[in-house]
Amino acid sequence: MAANEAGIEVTAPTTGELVVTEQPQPQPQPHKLERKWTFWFDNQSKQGAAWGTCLRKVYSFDTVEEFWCLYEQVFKPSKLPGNADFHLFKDGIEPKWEDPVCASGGKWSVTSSRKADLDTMWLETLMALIGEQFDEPDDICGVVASVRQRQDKLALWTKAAANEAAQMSIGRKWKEIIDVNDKITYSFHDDSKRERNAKSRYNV
Ligand code: MGP
Repeated sequence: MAANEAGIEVTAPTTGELVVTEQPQPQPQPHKLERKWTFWFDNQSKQGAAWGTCLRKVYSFDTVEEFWCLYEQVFKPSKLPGNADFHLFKDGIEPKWEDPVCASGGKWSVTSSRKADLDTMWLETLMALIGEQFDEPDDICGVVASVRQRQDKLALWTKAAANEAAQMSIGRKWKEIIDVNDKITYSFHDDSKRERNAKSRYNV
């Protein structure tokens, strides 16, 4: 008995008769990620609407193939209208200060004056997150790309703002990933809740 490349099995029983059966082809298995992630979208252009009114969970995924499909079709910041945000967060964590996992956290921020740079930094960050490239994966919440009239920006949200060593390590690694040489700053959500332009706590 032998199967050829097309999966056709040829059997030659003792009767001399040839029996040809078609075998099902094995389907390629999707590449599973370490964990599940969720894309979110927020459109903040509605005049007078409270923050988060339009924040929506869009799609959760846990394979490399789904990620590329979603990224190519939808989640490129250069496709965003003004005053809108894309988020990629660990599944189960909402991209809000109010989420219990984010509540004691903060964010590293970087600005970008060119759409192409924002797309590139966003993609590099997404791949680093889903590929679990940070040394403190448990401290990561997710990343936000924001398109604004003045300047676009990216923010990497983490859990334990008070853990300076962890934040500095994440900040250094993120700068390498997005290939940024300028200083980037870390602010605590608790400070941002109190005042809009709160002073940053760490920089790297
Ligand atoms: P921001 O978007 O984090 O600051 O918050 P930024 O980047 O200075 O401003 P932007 O206009 O360029 O987006 C701006 C404001 O949105 C805050 O001062 C809050 O009033 C509100 N806000 C932002 N976030 C992330 C939250 C949140 O998680 N929860 C709540 N309740 N309000 C938020």
